Amino acid sequence: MIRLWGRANSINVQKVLWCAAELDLSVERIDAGGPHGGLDTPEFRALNPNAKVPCLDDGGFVLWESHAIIRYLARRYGNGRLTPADVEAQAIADQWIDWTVNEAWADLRPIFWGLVRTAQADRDNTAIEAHQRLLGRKLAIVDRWLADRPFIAGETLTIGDIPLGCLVYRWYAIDMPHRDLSNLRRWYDGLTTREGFQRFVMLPLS
Ligand SMILES: N[C@@H](CCC(=O)N[C@@H](CS)C(=O)NCC(=O)O)C(=O)O
Repeated sequence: MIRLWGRANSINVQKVLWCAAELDLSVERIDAGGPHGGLDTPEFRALNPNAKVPCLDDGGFVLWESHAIIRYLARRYGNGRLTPADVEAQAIADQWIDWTVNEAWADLRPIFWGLVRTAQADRDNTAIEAHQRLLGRKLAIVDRWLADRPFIAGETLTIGDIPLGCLVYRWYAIDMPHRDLSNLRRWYDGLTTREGFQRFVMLPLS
């Protein structure tokens, strides 16, 4: 049995749940983190000493870090789905996973916290606007990349699309100006037709 600790509104938990849905895996999710608490207990710290979600237990094999988890699920259960066979395409999928976390999330995180989780009176609008500009420029890089391919690593959905898809959902869902990026939009619109994306990622922001 696959068990996953994590609250449904966490972007990192959503990546894992969407990945599992693409692989037709059944996952028992246990609410943890945020208002549910439960992370700072000896039992949970024995699973994940970082006291963070998501945390996976697959028949006794415990794993944390959302991107390690999606790579593991795809390799173990994918049978060719979500991980490209070609080593270069795999590297491209990995490249965009790392880019999403290290580059794009560095700008979306302060925008998300500022506009979704901070009261209007307490917002640092100058910083938020600076990150909006930076993120717009970074997403224009993805837009150019997607001009030549339907998905991030080629012809089919791979794990390379998953963290970025979750991030781009939030970008569009936040009420703010968005650059007109037609290739990104075409790719994103395709994601919104997928059942796992609708069910686990396209949730109200909170
Ligand atoms: N790099 C980690 C980040 C994990 C993380 O920061 N998780 C957040 C939720 S997105 C968390 O556990 N926050 C504490 C809480 O929810 O109470 C990953 O990708 O899994």
